[in-house]
Amino acid sequence: MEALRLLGCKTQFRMLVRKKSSFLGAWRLPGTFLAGRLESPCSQTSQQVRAAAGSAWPGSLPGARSRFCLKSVSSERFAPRHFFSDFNIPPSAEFVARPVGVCSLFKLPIRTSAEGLDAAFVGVPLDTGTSNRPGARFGPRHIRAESAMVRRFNPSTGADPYHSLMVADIGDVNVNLYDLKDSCRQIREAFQTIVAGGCIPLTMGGDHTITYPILQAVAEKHGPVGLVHVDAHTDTGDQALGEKIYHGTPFRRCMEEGLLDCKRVAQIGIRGSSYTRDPYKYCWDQGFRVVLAEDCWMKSLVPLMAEVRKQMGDRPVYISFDIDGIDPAYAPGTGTPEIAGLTPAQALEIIRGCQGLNIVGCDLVEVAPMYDLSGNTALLGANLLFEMLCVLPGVKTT
Ligand SMILES: [Mn+2]
Repeated sequence: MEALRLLGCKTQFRMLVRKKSSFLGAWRLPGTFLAGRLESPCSQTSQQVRAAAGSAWPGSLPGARSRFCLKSVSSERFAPRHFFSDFNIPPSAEFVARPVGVCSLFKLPIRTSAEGLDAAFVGVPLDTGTSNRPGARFGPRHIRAESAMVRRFNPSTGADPYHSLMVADIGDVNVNLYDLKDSCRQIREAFQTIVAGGCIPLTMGGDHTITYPILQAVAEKHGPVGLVHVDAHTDTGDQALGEKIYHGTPFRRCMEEGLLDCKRVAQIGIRGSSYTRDPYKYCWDQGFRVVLAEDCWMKSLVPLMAEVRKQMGDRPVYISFDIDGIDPAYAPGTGTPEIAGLTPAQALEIIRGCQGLNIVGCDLVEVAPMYDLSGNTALLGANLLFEMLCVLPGVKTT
């Protein structure tokens, strides 16, 4: 009843936990279901109130009830050891309906910068580098929408990412849909800012062009990186239609600029027809490990990943995952599909096999949602991003 008095309105409580001067709960206001932490305004400065409102869960209405602020998404957690976490914890669908809230990845809080974050999800809605079907500009939005199904813990690996790292969705990089090179500049500058403070970017593409400017920023911070690259294509073409920058060339451009530690590059799931007899020669000449799809068929990739971990060592590694590495039966929503690809289970083996590596960034690219009306490609993309989050350095496993 004390809480009802504090709220000062007709309120139905689903749950209420009291500790010191804070109340943790989920409650209903007219027309809007909110979840968060209530704090007495007298214990906060106006600056703290503003800061708390800025970190409010995207489904809430920061400042809508001015006597109290809604802080973080930390709510309705029953397990006592999770109470009053200062981390950003996505709400549980046990208390907040999945379709409720402004759409963000995994229903995380939306932030406007990477400041103070250990890892940040960021969208790059660019598809003007595609050679066949466009549509990956809509990848980030659909991945966010489907990500409402992804929960907090990873019982398969024991990973507990949200109580280990401060994570948020920092929205999308603005791009110039009428000038690909200018888009690359915008992406590079945005990622320079993201990585400057040590935040690890987890990027939703966008077509694979975006990995080139991202790696420019990442390598500027960390030096040449090792690369775990899952894809149907090597993306090491030199040019097409006279253009050096599109989604078939990012890793050749990266090589030319010394952004990759070429002995620590593994390309997995490569397949498809070719315009030349020896399509992998460039990669082999650079010292890349090229793992063809047919060498993965009907196999566990756990032994392969043990070798890849040895190849990567303890120096910085970037994971670039093109959804077309997966077979189009599972991931038809992409622009340049190739038959006979990897399975989702193999994708999990690859990403989980990266646990323990010094990962400094990840991306999941080429989801073009309109070619998959089921939404399964975007759902798969969202789950792969969660798996990437789960293997970042510093994530505790239980
Ligand atoms: Mn690609």
